Amino acid sequence: MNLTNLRKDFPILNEKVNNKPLVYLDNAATTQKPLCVIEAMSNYYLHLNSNVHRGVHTLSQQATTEFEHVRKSVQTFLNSKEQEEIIFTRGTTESINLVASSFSEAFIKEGDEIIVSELEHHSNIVPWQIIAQRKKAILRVIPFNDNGELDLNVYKTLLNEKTKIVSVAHVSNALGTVNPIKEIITLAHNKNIPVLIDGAQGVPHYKIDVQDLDCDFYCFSGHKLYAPMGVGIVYGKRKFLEAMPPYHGGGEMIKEVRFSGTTFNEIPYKFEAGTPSVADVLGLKAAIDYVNSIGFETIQKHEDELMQYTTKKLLEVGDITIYGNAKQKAGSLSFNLNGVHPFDVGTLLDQLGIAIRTGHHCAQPVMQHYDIVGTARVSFAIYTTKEEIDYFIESLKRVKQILL
Ligand code: C6P
Repeated sequence: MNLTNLRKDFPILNEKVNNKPLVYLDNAATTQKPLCVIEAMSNYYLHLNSNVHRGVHTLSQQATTEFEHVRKSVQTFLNSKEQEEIIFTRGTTESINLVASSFSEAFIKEGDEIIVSELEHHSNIVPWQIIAQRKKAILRVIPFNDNGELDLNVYKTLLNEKTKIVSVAHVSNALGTVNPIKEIITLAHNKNIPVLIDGAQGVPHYKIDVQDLDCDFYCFSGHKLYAPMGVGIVYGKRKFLEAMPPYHGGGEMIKEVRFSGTTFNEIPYKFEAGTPSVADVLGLKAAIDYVNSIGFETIQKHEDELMQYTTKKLLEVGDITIYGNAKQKAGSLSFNLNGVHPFDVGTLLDQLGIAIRTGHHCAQPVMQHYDIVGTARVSFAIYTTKEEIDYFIESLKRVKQILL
């Protein structure tokens, strides 16, 4: 992979921040967008803008065709059996809320159990807590060890005839842990329990094959995959989506509306009430094409090297604690300079042009596990270079001199 050429696809990487060249290491929060994605969106507004579905005029039909092409493209990207199993949302958060709300209406009753894990993002905890409260169901939690790996022995003991769904992250945003999702899914399926995978941090780094994984739901956000903000995906198996009631009511999701009663559209439209974010959806297709043109083997190799390189260099700085030492990690590396608040580290690095994320990363239970207020987190993308990591490490040494 020629990084110099590839970086030219991302104009924002030439920006200066605080009079220093931008070093963007906050990719787990959102990735930068290549020109082809920006152009796909502006092309829509320049030449194609009109509302999709039910339009007889040419622009609307063209926009609808392009929009539905993206569904096909996501189907191929995830290797789902049918394109009707692909639902457009605004992002992972909305995707998980959609499943939690709708699945629970169909399948969860008082006394039932829902399993999540201790390392989830709040988006994969709070929707289930709300459902548990609403349905008088019980939330069970798979713990993780100090390396940041889920305890599968405890998980096995949690699975029982009352368990109605398991919902876990593919990759932890706070620790970088890659969970053994295939094993987690198989163990649940042995007891006929469906599994939702929060793929927000999985999709940018791994080729996803939902048929091979056999997961029942897979959710992700476009904006962590070089696509625009405002578009996300729920993949769901047809048998569940058909049995689940609509999430939002409104236009598009209906067959007929009468005051005596309304009938609902087929999947996926049953779950897509209202005008979708068409430009963002078209941007998602451009991002998928872009990522495919690089290839996941190349992406993974590059990011694995960065993870190992950064981990080694960070430890050499001294007075550093790394949180999460799982055997398999991807994307994110969390650490603290011992005795220093992560905000101070982040603020000083920002003065040197380096963007990292600090805080609890919307994963407060992870912070509670380690009894810390938060971490500093660097996260990688396809355009991250070793030179950027070297600059980050040198800058961190300066920060250490100032603060310790
Ligand atoms: N994590 C991070 O900096 P949304 O905001 O809907 O696109 O994604 C929510 C979400 C769900 N699950 C996981 C594992 C995630 O990492 C995220 C988003 C960002 O880590 C923002 S807090």
